[in-house]
Amino acid sequence: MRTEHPKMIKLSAYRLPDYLIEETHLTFELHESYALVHARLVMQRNPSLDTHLPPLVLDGQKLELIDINLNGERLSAMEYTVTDKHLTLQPTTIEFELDTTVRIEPQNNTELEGLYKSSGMFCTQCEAEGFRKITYYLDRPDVMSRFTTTIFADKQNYPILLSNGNPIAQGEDDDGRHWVTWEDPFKKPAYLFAVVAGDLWCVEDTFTTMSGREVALRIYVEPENIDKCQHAMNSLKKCMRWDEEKYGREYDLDIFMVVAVNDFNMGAMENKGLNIFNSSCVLAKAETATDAAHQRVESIVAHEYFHNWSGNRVTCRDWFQLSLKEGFTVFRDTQFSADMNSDVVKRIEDVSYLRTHQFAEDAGPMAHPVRPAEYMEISNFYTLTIYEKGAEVVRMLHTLLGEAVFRQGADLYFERHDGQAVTCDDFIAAMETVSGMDLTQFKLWYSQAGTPRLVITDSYDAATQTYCLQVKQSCPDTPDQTDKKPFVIPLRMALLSQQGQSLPLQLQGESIAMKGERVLAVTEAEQSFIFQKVTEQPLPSLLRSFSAPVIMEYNYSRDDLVFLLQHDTDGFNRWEAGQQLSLQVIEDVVGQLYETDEPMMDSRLVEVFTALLAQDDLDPAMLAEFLSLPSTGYIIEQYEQADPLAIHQAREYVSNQLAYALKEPMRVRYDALRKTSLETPYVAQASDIARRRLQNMLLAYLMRTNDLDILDECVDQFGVADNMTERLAALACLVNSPFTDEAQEALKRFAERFSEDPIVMDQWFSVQAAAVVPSGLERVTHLLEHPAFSIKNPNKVRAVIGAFSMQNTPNFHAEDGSGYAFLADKVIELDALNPQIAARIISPLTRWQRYDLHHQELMLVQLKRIKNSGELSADLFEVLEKSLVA
Ligand code: B3K
Ligand code: ZN
Repeated sequence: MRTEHPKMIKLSAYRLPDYLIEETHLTFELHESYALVHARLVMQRNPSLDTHLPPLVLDGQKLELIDINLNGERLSAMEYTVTDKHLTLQPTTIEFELDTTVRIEPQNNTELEGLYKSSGMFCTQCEAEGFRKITYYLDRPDVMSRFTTTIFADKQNYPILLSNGNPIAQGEDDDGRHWVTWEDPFKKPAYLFAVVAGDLWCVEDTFTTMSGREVALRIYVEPENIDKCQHAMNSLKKCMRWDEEKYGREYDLDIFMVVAVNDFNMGAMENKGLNIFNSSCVLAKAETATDAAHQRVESIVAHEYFHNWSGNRVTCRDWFQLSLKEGFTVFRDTQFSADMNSDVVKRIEDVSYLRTHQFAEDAGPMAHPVRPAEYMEISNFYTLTIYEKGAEVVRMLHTLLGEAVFRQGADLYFERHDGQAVTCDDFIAAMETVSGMDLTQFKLWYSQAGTPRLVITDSYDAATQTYCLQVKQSCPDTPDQTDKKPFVIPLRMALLSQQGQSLPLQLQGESIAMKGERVLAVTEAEQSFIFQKVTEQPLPSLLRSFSAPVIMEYNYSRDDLVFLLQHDTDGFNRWEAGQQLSLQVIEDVVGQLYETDEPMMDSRLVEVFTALLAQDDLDPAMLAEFLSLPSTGYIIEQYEQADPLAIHQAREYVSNQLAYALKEPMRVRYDALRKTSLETPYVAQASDIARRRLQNMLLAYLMRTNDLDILDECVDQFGVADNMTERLAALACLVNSPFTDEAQEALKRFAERFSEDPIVMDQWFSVQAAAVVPSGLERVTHLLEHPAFSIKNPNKVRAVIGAFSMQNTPNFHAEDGSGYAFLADKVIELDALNPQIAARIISPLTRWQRYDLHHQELMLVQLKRIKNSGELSADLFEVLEKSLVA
């Protein structure tokens, strides 16, 4: 809690640190009602600066200073000052040693940053600025130090004591307490520090690196979860090998540890040698975790592991450079997931997510560049823009440079900057060196916020056989940024003949034609590309595989879209054509719903879906993607001022029409897939995942017809499935259906069976919170009373409050504003406990400008109410300040 407004921190104000910390020696004495942290810091004046000695200002928050010594001499109260944020003192020598002892209360730490307790164990979260809640320190990523850590704790309750690096000593005291000392040979910033103490079991394996070193792999969990670690362990071994093969990166310590904790603000954290995971992102087995959860575990294990190079060995100079490690690491983990599964499906999933959520962020009051110029609270900047758009920026570089040159650039970057804290410019500079390209204009992707628009028109001249693509780019104003300069936009494209074949591509001035597809570099505000020797009027396939994070407009007719959905040679663009067609059909219905209850739906959607279902050789993974309509969230983003209720109703209407019209072929297909599932033991591999996804999607359509026979089928799938993917999908169908008795019975059975497993119960909560049936708010309020719910647990908050406000369009956006008032109440309650979660969970309200005036007004009332509710955290203050300015 604060009394003054938090200040803006600016990138332009970056200065080198005045002092450096060569060595950090920590001792933790862990007790039930307090912990003592002793820190011995071997420090020096930064040798890159002059020799005068300015005051030393250490960061520290919520610490009680017990003792302080400089070069072995205790300091008197006159010799230092302590505020709620800093400890300041005057060094007298260029090199010196500072010893402090502080007292903290991990058991009362509900912010889940710093040292805290989760289900009885001690654990830490230091990124970005949590280390200052553990001890006084220069808590900034460009201060890198060698750490040794000794942990003392009761042996019975905390038999396992972990920190970064290797254990070098251990012992027992007479009073039932024991200790372990860990040493990390690599210099690191404090944000990568970690400590864990608890009663944990571990699954162990080994990995032999490409140079022949054996690494011990350990996944630590609470004893009841020991049977849910194998998938994470397999994923870990796969991604370690992949990083060697794809990027030449080898693991560097003798031990790699993962610890699962139940109370965690985000997915996981890449602490050096000791990754700490939200248990929902590491535990997975067939009976308790869905296919999506298995894939999430695989990708997050890989993401955190990949940080060992992109983040830990080469880290960020300051937090404005966050995307340097996050954008690059997300790019790496998407490449890995694409290699392990299906690249087209992975691309479709990532693009759907980006366009629904990151584009919304870019169009809203929190819009910021991939490298922000300023922030109040860095925790608010772990955003879709830093992560997902940052990954798209790296992906565009990969597209422009090509696989081989990009790899050389990555090698050079790691080699040049190993052990350093660097900037996004350093990353680009390595790519410039290897490619010989000038990437100055490309770097606008780091400094300009907002989603660029590409408007493409074309013309064909049969007489001269020339085809011209005219491309115009623009980027809307965003908070504090107007008059954007043109970006470098890689436009992957092909020209299709009337038979769907790719035509040769020969630009004017070129002597030979390229086959297949090519990447055009759009660099001007307006630019034309003239193709010669084009023998027939082509249909362009544009922005293939979504080669840039832009909104593209090209005026396809609906028949063109039908053609592309069936014939485009780029899998992503086939899907995209189907999405655009569905979107137009839904938008028609939105318009008609204001006039009539019985809108007319364009029959082409039914016709093309019928044809796709009849196509036996179509990959089930692709068919499932083709049959999914754009999400309500994505459709809302297509409107200047959206009416969320009409959009929801229209999407429901179109889904129902499709279900009735395609009932027969869907039923035949569903029965066949279900039969295979019954006969096949569960494996979380791409082909089986695709089968279950299609099966569940068909079931969801079929349940819309309210057929009792299908209801039986659904209840059966719920009851007999040997895996959570089929069981949960059936449960969701029941809960969203009018068959309330069956739904209640299924919910009851599910809760009885899984009451002891908090992660499974999260799914039980969120299926109900997201159910788009009447009385949603009542149901959600009731869920908050359930004994398994706790507002202190971020997973539960996301499962109930998050699912309701992000997924339950008709209830959250209720005309009377009750959904918004509910969210506001919870934001206020959460801010006092966990500001990071409060500042995140509020985000649906911050998007008020996207909605019609009635909804805007209702949202603003709640935003203002939160603002006036009393003292706010810096996190929430910043979000409100920006949301209410707009
Ligand atoms: N680097 C962490 C995120 C830390 C968030 C702190 N508020 C996880 C990740 O991106 O891998
Ligand atoms: Zn990351």
